[in-house]
Amino acid sequence: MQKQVLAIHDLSCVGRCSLTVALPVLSACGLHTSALPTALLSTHTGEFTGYTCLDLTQEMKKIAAHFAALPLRFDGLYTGFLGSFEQIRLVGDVLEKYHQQNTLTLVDPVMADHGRLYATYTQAMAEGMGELCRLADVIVPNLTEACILLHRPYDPAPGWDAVRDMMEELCQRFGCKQVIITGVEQHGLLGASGFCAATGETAFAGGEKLPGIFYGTGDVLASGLMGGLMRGLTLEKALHAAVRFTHAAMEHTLANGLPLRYGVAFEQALPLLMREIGIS
Ligand code: PXL
Repeated sequence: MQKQVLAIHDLSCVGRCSLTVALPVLSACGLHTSALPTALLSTHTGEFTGYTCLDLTQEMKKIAAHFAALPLRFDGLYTGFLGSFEQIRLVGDVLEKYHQQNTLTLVDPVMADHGRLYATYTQAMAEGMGELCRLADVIVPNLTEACILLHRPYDPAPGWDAVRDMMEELCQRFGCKQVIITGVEQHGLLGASGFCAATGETAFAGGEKLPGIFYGTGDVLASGLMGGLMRGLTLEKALHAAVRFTHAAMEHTLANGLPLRYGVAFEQALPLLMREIGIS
């Protein structure tokens, strides 16, 4: 039977990230994907100024109430950027309500990058993100978010032992089965590291560093990872597939010559992701 996923992210109208990435990527992975939008923005909040941002917390309560009246079940739950502090409790309730024995819950604690919280986030929301991580099987913080979750000072270039230590502590502190940290550099390659609490195994996948600041790559990577895990890939295989997919999307973006703030050309890398996860 076709697996079903609920994606809980904002809708940024312009600048590929969050729902405009998660929905097409999960669909390409063959998953029936539903959305619960957390906020409506004219653009993402990185590098654009003058953007609009409507927090959808009140509407989400009504949407969740209607969902509860329908015979819905989800095999995967995937959360990202949130619109308000109050919303975190609501999203936690949705995760708890739809979690079944075999449900995969992936929480991407989207809140910061390059050592700084995003413009719409507060310290209280950052603490709340930790509570949401406690409900996850898999969490996918970037380096900044990992440091915030662990109350550690931001280190932009930790060595492998420090990365491993962070992953282990994240699993212990939040009770997750697996953790991926994105934006990790090893042997001159930029990518992501993974840790499995049950086996203690670690993994790293990376690609050549490309010039520029790319927006939305965390969402591209996490969505590809969710797709691979939902298709039954091991953490290591899903991690490699997601990193290759993200790197290819960045290469297409540079080849297209579009300004980087519009997000990466993941559309052109979807066939690669589908091959990597064994669809075509
Ligand atoms: O890609 C993460 C993200 C999601 N949603 C919004 C953002 C960002 C990062 O800046 O601004 C609105």
